[in-house]
Amino acid sequence: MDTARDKSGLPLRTAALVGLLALLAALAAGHLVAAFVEPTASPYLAVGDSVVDLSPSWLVEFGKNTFGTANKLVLLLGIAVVLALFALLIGAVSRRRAAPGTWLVAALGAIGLAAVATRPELGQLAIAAPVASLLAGVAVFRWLYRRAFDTVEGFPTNASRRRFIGSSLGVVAGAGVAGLTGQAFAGPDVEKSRATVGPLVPSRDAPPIPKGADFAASGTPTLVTSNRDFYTIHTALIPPRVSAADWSLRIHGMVDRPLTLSYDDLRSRPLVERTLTLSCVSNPVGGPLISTANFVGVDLAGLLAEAGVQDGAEQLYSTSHDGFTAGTPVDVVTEPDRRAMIALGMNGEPLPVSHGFPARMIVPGLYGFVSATKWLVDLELTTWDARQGYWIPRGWAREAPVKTQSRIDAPADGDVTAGEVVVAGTAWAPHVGIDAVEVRVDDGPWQQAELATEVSADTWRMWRARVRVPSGDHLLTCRATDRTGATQTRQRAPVAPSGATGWHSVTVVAR
Ligand SMILES: Nc1nc2c(c(=O)[nH]1)N[C@H]1C(S)=C(S)[C@@H](COP(=O)(O)O)O[C@H]1N2
Ligand SMILES: [Mo]
Repeated sequence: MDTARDKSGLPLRTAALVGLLALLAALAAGHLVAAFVEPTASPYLAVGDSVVDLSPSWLVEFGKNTFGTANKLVLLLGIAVVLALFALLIGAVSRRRAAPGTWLVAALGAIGLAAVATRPELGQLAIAAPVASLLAGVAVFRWLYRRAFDTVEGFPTNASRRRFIGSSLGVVAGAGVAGLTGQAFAGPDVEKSRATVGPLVPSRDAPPIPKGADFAASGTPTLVTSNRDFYTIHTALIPPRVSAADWSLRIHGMVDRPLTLSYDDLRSRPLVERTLTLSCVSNPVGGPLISTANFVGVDLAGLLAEAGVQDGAEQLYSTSHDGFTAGTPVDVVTEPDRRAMIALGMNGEPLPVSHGFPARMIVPGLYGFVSATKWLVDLELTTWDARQGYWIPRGWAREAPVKTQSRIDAPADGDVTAGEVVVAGTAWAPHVGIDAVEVRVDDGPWQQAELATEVSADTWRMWRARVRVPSGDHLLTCRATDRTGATQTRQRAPVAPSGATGWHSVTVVAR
């Protein structure tokens, strides 16, 4: 009799494998059930979302700066690594008995449960997903553990080994089918919804982009950014899927006539088309988090006038389908010439899902985190004391106009040919306008750049200049002056709490 093996119980790797497969089954079961109640209630995603929300802002910033837009993938992979380590721990404590591992699996289930239960955007039904995870995890763990133990207990036979291997493969296959089924049914088919809303025709097109509005040939971006190149920022790990047919927008709070509007209600209003630049407060000096598009939608000031904003309303508090919120000053959105809008379309198509389909807010001149709510479902007129937008308790500013900035797009850091060099870039002071850009080599005199034709004060402005660069290492620097006459400060400020300041430079090696 193989008593030695009996005493030491399961080999660590077998016990860990049982733990890993139980976790896999738990995640798949949760994912499947979530698909039918609330897709983002999938415990894996809910835990990920909660990690994002609970992380200190320095950590979130570090993630964004280090991994850029891949930060979400890194987070989900990070959670996977933690789960794998947990499986190892489950294995280590369960070599003789199933009970300790069962408790650990249940404890992980409880974490999923807590994450889903505390997510503000999830309804009560959502709890069904982590409950399914917990039950599936515990059940699979105990069942597979029994099978595994059969292979070392008493007279281990080839038959018991085969049965354990077969059961393990069965769990993998079952989890795969459940996970994929969940994925297939997770929410409405939004691409189909986008494809069937039909053209969004403005009553008046945006004025055509004038000739010479960019210096793309010299290395600046094009004036209008393609949807594919438009920067993307959101806290949700996967963009919520909201179909136009199921969507509605509620306008309420301090208004005389609360409104609830369907997608068709909105799109059958007179639509405006506006070329607007949107930028992110997290954009470092010289960074890429700024883009421009032709947005089609409804004038927000007009819509609010219809609802009748009451005296004392200070904040337009917007809520996304995914629970993100932003507070925008009422006096800014209601300015007649602010051109704030609820956008339905972007560059000739319905909003892409990652940019907020079916509808989002855009307020020229304000950073996105206080104004550009995507997957918009609710607008409440309220006071500053009553509500706080998502980023405010996380240490970001409540009032956040975009700071005047400029960026060198060409040349990039690195080699240039000594002599005359064309320096080209972008400047922006949305809703204010750019009046001048200057460039200098090292600490030399500032030289006026040529400005591209302005589309409007609400869009970025391209510029270029010819400067002499002698051989050797040199620093090229730019600075912009906006229409109030203010020139960008050299003083460096970090992105938090209200946007970076400082001059952008590139280092060139002229040969
Ligand atoms: N629902 C939702 N809307 C959101 C955000 C978000 O995290 N969730 N981020 C805001 C921020 S910080 C910015 S800069 C803009 C970015 O919009 P874009 O992804 O279309 O460029 O969306 C805003 N709207
Ligand atoms: Mo942002």
